[in-house]
Amino acid sequence: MGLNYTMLLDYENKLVQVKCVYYGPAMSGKTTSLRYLFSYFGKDNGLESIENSVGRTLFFDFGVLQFKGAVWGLKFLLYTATGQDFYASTRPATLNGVDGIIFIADSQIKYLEHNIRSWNELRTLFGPEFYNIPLVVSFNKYDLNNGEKLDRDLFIKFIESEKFSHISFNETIATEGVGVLDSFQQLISFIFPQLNVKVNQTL
Ligand SMILES: Nc1nc2c(ncn2[C@@H]2O[C@H](COP(=O)(O)OP(=O)(O)OP(=O)(O)O)[C@@H](O)[C@H]2O)c(=O)[nH]1
Ligand SMILES: [Mg+2]
Repeated sequence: MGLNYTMLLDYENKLVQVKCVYYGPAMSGKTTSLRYLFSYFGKDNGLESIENSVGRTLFFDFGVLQFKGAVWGLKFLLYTATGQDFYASTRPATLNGVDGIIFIADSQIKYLEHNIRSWNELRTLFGPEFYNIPLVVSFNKYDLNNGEKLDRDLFIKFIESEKFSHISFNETIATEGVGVLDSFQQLISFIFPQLNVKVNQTL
C-alpha cells in the first residue's frame, strides 16, 4: 500500500513538525505509555482519547507536545493506533505521514502471537519502506511475573532487526513510567540524528 512519511517544516513559525505513532497489539500499553509521557511534561489534559466505556481505544489517542530549540521549535504530533482488530481499518489513516514509530510489545510470552501479528500488519502496511522508518520497540509490562517472559532475542531475530536503518529496543513499565521517556528520546535522536535534542522543556 505504501504510506508516506514526510517531516513538515513550518518556516513562518519556525517549527519542525513530526508525527510519531505508538503501535502494537491490543492492550499492550500504548495509551498508558502516551498518557505517562504527557503527564511527565505536565500536560495531563493534552491528550485526546476516543475510548469506549471500558477504556479501550476506539480509533486513536492524539496529542501535541512542543519543545523549544535555539532557533526552531519541535512540534510532535503523537498518536496511538487502536489495538483492537474491530477497528483495524482506522490504523492506516493513523499511520499516514508518520516519521517514527514506537512499537509497544507485550512482554508476556502468551502474547507472542499477538505481537507478531501486529508487527506483520505494520510491515505489510508500509512495504519495503518499512525498514527506513525510525523505530523503537518497547517490551512493555516488564513488571508482570505471572508467566514466562517473551524471549527478547528471539523477537529481535524474528523481525530481522539488521534490515532497519534505525531501530532500538528497551523494556518499559508504562503504568509506572519506567523507560517511557527513554523510548521517546531514542526515537527523537533517530529522527534528528544531527541534533542533540533534550526534551525537558515544553513550550
Ligand atoms: N502491569 C502492567 N500493566 C500495564 C502496563 N502498561 C499498561 N498496563 C495495563 O494494561 C491495560 C491496557 O493498557 P492500555 O494502555 O489501555 O493498552 P492499549 O495498548 O492502549 O490498548 P488498546 O487501545 O485497546 O489497543 C491497562 O489496564 C493498563 O493499566 C505495564 O507496564 N504493566
Ligand atoms: Mg489504547
